[in-house]
Formats: sequence, C-alpha cells, structure tokens
Amino acid sequence: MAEESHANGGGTGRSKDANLSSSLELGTSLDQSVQTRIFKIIVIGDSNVGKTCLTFRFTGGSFPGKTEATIGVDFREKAVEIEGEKIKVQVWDTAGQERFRKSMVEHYYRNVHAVVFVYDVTKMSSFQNLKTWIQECNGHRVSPSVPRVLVGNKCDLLDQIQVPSNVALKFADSQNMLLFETSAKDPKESQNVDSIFMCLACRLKAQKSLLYRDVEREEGRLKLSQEPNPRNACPC
Ligand SMILES: Nc1nc2c(ncn2[C@@H]2O[C@H](COP(=O)(O)OP(=O)(O)OP(=O)(O)O)[C@@H](O)[C@H]2O)c(=O)[nH]1
Ligand SMILES: [Mg+2]
Repeated sequence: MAEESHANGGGTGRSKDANLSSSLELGTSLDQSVQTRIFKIIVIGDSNVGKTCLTFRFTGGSFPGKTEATIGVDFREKAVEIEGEKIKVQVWDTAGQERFRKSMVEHYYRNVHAVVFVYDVTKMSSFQNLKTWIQECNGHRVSPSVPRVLVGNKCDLLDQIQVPSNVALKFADSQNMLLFETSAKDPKESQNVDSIFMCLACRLKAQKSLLYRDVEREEGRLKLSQEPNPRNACPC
C-alpha cells in the first residue's frame, strides 16, 4: 500500500551537501507536477537511541539487522493516504554524533514541517540531553507552530529501563509535546511506531487545510476544497 524510497544525503564534504540540495529540488519539482504534498519530518537525538531503526520500521516495515552510525543524514520517504489525499512523508534520519552532523545541521532544520525527538528509555543521559537538542532546534528558528513529539525508544528492554514513564510524561507536558514510548525492535509495537509519524502527518494536513482555506477566502473563491474533518482518522 505504501511506497518507500531511500537516499543517503550523508557526508560532511561540500560536494555531498550540493548533491543533497539538488536531489531535494528535483524531488520537489517532480512532485509538484503530480500535486503530491511532501511533509518533511526530522528525527533528532543522541547517537545510538535508535533513530535509524525507528525510521526504518516506519518506512520499511521491519527492524534492520545491523546499523552503522548515521553520517550526515539518511532520508526515506513513505507514501501515505490521509482522508483520500496522497501525501509523501519524508523522514530525515539525522546523525546523533557531532562529528557526523556538524556541516549538515542547517539542512536538517531548513523548511522542516515537524520534529521527532528521540531518547533511549534505558539510557538516562539520552533523556537528559533532550534539552540540548530542543535548544538546537529552537536556535535554528524553527517556528513554535511546527509540531514536535517525544519518543522513548527500546521499551522492549523491560529490565533495563532507567527513564520512568511519569518523568518522561512530565517533561513532554512541560514542552507541550506528545510522548510515545515504543520499540523499533518489537514487531508488536510497529503500529505504535507508525502512529508517531501518522499523527504528525495528520496534524500537518489539518494545519495546511486551514492555511488553504484562508488563502481561498482571501481570493474570494467559493468553496474550501479541503475542509478539516472532525472525524479524521488521526491516530493521536
Ligand atoms: N533492544 C532494542 N535495540 C534497539 C532498538 N532500536 C535500536 N536498537 C539498537 O540500538 C542501536 C543503535 O540504533 P540506531 O538506530 O543505529 O541508532 P541511531 O540513533 O540512529 O544512532 P546514530 O546514527 O549514531 O545517531 C543498534 O544496535 C540497534 O539495533 C529497540 O527498539 N530495541
Ligand atoms: Mg542512525
């Protein structure tokens, strides 16, 4: 039902940055011709928290047997359908290691539509470092209206949990974010992983529908083409 594509935009050199920009421009122009909207969602957090595995679970439907530290960014796309509209969810799986991300940070945040902050429930330091990740995001002029969610990954490791749910929930509330506790590894959690991205996509669709309505009003057109549906199938 859903299509997946994957490209590596990684690297710290200038030539790779240039490749990334041009491939994105191409993607945009091609997609405009078939009028498919693209929602850019970035996945941020410490190295080793499972960002690559989560994005792989959503776009590819499985847990990767082996992962290497991400260099720069890997971006994957999944075509989804929300209320009859085909949308491309473009997930930017970013590098957690500073040395693999520093020349890419501007690319991550440019024109971002939503942000997923990930920590590892078995590693307290990855939870404590969220403040730094949020600061970085805010420092790149990401609008407060850009939806953000918090994801505690590796919940399958029940006997190693260091970050209690109530502590994570309190933090998420203080940051006005939804909290998802899940596991990229446990196949029983795959629906929950999908919900992270689908929830954001639904919110973005709703936001953009409102935007279109305003535009159409301004232009004096007759009818809103995409009324927000109160009974929409948003997983959150
Ligand atoms: N038990 C368990 N292990 C996981 C889970 N998700 C990821 N891992 C493991 O955690 C390690 C790191 O996963 P990655 O997805 O590569 O981590 P990352 O956040 O992308 O790391 P960087 O690319 O360096 O930023 C790998 O050994 C994964 O197999 C999970 O849900 N449960
Ligand atoms: Mg990675």
